[in-house]
Amino acid sequence: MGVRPLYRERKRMLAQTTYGRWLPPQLSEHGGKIDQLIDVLHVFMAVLFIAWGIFFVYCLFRFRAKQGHAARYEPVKGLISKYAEIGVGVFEAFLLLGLSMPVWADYKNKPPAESERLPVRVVAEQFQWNFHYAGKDGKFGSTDNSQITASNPIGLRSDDPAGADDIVSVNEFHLPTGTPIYLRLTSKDVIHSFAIPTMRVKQDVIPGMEIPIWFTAKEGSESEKLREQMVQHFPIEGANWYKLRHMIASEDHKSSGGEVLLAKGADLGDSFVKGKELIESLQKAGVAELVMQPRHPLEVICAQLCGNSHFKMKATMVTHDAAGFNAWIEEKSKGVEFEDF
Ligand SMILES: [Cu+2]
Repeated sequence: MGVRPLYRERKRMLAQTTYGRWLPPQLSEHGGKIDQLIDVLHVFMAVLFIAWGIFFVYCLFRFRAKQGHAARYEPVKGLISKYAEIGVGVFEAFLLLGLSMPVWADYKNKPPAESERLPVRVVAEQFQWNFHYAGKDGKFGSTDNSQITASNPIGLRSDDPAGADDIVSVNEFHLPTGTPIYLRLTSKDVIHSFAIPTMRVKQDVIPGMEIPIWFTAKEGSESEKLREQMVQHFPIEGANWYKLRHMIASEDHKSSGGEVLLAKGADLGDSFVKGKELIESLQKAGVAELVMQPRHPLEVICAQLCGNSHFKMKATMVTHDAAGFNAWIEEKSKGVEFEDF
């Protein structure tokens, strides 16, 4: 059951194409409907809040304690308040039955067909995400917990030929755009929550269970393209390495003499001291602003407080076009090598 959009996605109120003060960019095929629901709810709540707030303040003044006034305790029989209550009730029922449930059912009841989807196993642990791809043969190798080592975090069995070309990627999630991604989530230790804010995906990950979740990244949301769309300008005056440490230069930054001080694609160095020196030398050379873009525009995060290093349980997410993804699979499928620690 589809939901007719209340207004076109292009005219959406709160979402945006870069990170900022509203919702993060929305890059999945199903996410537009979720955002629409969030928008409608927020507008509805704002209207209720303002209207009831005004009424409340009005009542405080209108019915304040005064000489010669006594309170009456019988309920008021006002038609306006009755209809307002009924109206709010009807609208809330509409939100639930007319918008939320169809959006959720549409998303949750129809897993993509097996022939179309890319299956990826996700094994969470404190504090990293392990992504298991079937490789070129399309078959997942079997796993065995007793074979887990530091270099084989999911315990892929070395004696299973199906696993010979499997890919295990730690904290790096590669996927093609335009293809339904079918994730099978599980955890080695505690409850985590697999969350991709830009894909409007969030699902608890529970040890002992395998929970499927699926989404499709929109075509055009390849990391390469996003990076170019997320270019930001920072005045060199007051530029801070710490805030810019996950960004790379979008263009060559040159001195007035034409010498390249910060090349396109380079970052500001791996420490505060190095970054500060570089920023100072750029400033001295007459560079007025830094033109930067994120190194990894997308990420997977853990949305469940899962232990003392929960904050760093992040994976970078790299979206490719179909050819780019196949090339990645090709390169990584060359064989998994295990070292024993
Ligand atoms: Cu976690």
